[in-house]
Amino acid sequence: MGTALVYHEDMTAARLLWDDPECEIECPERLTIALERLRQRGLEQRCLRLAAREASEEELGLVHSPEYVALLRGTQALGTGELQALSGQYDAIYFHPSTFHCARLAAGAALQLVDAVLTGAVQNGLALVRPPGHHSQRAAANGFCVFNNVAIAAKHAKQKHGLHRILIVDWDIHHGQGIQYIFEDDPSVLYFSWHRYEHGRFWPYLQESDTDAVGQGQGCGFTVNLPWNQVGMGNADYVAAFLHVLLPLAFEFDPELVLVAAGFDSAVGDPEGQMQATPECFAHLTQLLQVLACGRVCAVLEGGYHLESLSQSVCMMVQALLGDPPLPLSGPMEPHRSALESIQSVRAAQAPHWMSLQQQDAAPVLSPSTRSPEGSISPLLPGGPEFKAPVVQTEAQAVVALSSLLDQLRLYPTPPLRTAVALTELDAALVLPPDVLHWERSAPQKEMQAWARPHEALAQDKSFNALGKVLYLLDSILDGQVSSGIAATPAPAAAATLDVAIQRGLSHRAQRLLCVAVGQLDRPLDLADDGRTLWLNIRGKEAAALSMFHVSTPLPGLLKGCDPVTWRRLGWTSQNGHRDPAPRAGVNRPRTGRPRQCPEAGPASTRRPESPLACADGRPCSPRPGSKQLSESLTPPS
Ligand code: X5A
Ligand code: ZN
Repeated sequence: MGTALVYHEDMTAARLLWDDPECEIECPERLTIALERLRQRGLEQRCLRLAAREASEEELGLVHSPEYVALLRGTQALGTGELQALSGQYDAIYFHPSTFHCARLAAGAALQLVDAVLTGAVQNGLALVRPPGHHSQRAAANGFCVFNNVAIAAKHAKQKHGLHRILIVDWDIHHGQGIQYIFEDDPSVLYFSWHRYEHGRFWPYLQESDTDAVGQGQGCGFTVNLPWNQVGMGNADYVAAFLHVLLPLAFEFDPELVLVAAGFDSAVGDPEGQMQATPECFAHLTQLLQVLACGRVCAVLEGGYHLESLSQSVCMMVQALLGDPPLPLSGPMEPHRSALESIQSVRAAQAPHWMSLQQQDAAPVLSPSTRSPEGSISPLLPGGPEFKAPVVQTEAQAVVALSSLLDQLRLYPTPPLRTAVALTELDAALVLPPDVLHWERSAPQKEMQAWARPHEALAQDKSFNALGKVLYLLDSILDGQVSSGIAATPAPAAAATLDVAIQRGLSHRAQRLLCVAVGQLDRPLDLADDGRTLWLNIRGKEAAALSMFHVSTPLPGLLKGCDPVTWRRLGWTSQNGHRDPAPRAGVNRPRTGRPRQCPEAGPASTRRPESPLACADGRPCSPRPGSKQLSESLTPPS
């Protein structure tokens, strides 16, 4: 199953016919240059090329009023003066005699993409379109947008394909208020948007772009707004937003289809966004979305006005859709303080509606709004330049709130020490960077003796001393003093040392441990199969007994003919370049799967019927596979 690229040259026909500095950035070259880059990199050739068709007026009617569609139909016959006058009735809009045709192609391209994915012709795809769609409303053009391409596609997926849960990810740097309005009270469409907001001082200047707009009635909790209150947000901020806001909700929602309102004005260099995210970031974001909905991702171009940045970002996204591994992210990987505030604000606003946000956000009471920098209180992070407000919290409370936030985000505090090394004897052959600390200290003798007693291999002095250092290092990591460490131990004692380290880790602070063993190393016998440890042995023996917590695999690359089951078990890319659907995360802890209803929404009425769709491997997409199915998928080849 491949990747579709939907396009039609006619969409380059519409252009601005008069002087308008606000609108001139939405130009035909946006499409031609992006397409040219795709060709130059051989990416277009790897896609299934589909020529866009026009959406029918009936299809436009899924979202727009008949009067509005008729008005647009009429623009084809207007002269420049009349077009300009009509354009003036809307905010940030220009019409051209070819606008109606282009806009119908743009909506039609989105429909064609959804049809290709939902009929199984392709796994995913991108529609390269103009004009964009996410600002357009039932009876209004807005922000360069004429018909709401993504909203029409979502309605179509519900109506024509019988879908019940669709996720729309709007990573354009403007708030897609059009999409928000259309699905405001609809619990079958989860709409996520991040956008440049600057406390309401950025276009389109709407209060309903803030975190406290969460949807209405039955749709309460299905609108998720993440406003950026400063420019300059970058890779770390975007990834943090996905990890801490979008993905938890998306997993709980369990969509059958992901639509991306793919605006690249959120990328570095764009004059509208003024953000810093590099093109590779969009490959990573795309890859993260591919774990949802069995990888059914339909992206539809929205904004993006820096021609080079736009083109690079489009290439990165298409590469990720094709299954190529993304390039590493560059630049600082620490989110901005303002981004963390926004993330915390939306988490607080959404917590009443989503189980996955509930336990963790219990502690501080936070203002769910970031609307007014002067008038309101930010109990979360006092002292920032934008918070001169009366501070009602004591400093101590604020510190507690802050550290709790940072704990939740697991991004801070960075342990004072980055890396420590525990060696048995200072090996002269080991050349370590000067800032790496050699850990000389040892865990208390008494404790060590108790731990070592059951293990013959630890009776030797050398091994016993090594164990002391290993345990001390482990404790320092678990206490947050050290970020990471390397310990050496004599080979015969390796298994026993690891065994003790695992037991001590689990009995101390660690809830769950991932043990990656490279080479032939036996899994400790007393390791319980209770889900607290996942034993991954690269180039190790097969598990003696069936267990989903024991994965053993040959070294990738060494075994060309590695069996497909092993590849799939690890969620790795198979040789043909397609990603197999990875096992879904979190199956070990039952999830509720539904956001809680708003009080005013009455009894839970959102159904969860069987999905009409199946994954590539024949599993039904929904309800989500239980642990039984996961363990089946982990069964070694017979
Ligand atoms: C689709 C899109 C932006 C409109 C900006 C108006 N529209 N200032 O990016
Ligand atoms: Zn935009």
